[in-house]
Amino acid sequence: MTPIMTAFEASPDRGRGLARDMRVRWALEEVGQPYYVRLVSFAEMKQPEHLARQPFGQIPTYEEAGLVLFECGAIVLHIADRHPGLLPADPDARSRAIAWLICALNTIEPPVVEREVALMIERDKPWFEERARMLDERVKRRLGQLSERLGEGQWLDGKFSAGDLMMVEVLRRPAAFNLLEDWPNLQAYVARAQTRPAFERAFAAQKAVFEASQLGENP
Ligand code: GTB
Repeated sequence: MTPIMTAFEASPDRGRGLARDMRVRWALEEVGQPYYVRLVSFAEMKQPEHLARQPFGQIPTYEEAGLVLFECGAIVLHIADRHPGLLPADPDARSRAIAWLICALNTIEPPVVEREVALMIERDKPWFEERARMLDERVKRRLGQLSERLGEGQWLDGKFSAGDLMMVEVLRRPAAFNLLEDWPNLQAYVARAQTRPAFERAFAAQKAVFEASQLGENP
């Protein structure tokens, strides 16, 4: 059965590919698995039909035969587990790649998202400047540590893996706000990943959805 994933009918990122459906699209493109996309509006995401797939009314979700999954990390790991190409065959290397995927979601992404949310909704608070400085420091500390570990490496642990896919996806958000400038190796890492044909196909597909939404052309 061809898997079905969900994505925003009209992404608030306006086609910049920063929403988490990109992670699933990219993983599917890397392993060469064709897929369908069910586009959902914000209203549809909160309806029982979508809540049965994603209890929090969010995208992405993933359906394949009888399996229904949510959480982009679980979906990418599922795809990587069922197809060759995103996880090494060697068991120890496989575990390390999974560790990097979890690190991206658990160690790097939380301070990045917390900073972004604060910038969006706390600007008018009297304590904003002090909090923004603290959040900036937290993000920078993590990026500095990651940069140190990556060093001159092409990827985080040998060959490109699901760990790199997730880490690059997380870093694309600070990269979009020019926050990687202090770490040229992280900038190069993100740029290198974005030249992968699978990334380019995934990016073009989500961008086409946004452009069609502007013309009222999505089904
Ligand atoms: N933990 C879940 C996962 O990893 O799958 C989180 C999923 C999630 O945050 N989904 C977001 C969503 O559905 C879209 S990706 N939000 C709607 C809602 O909660 O009602 C987050 C996102 C949204 C928008 C931008 N952007 O505009 O740049 C970037 C990222």
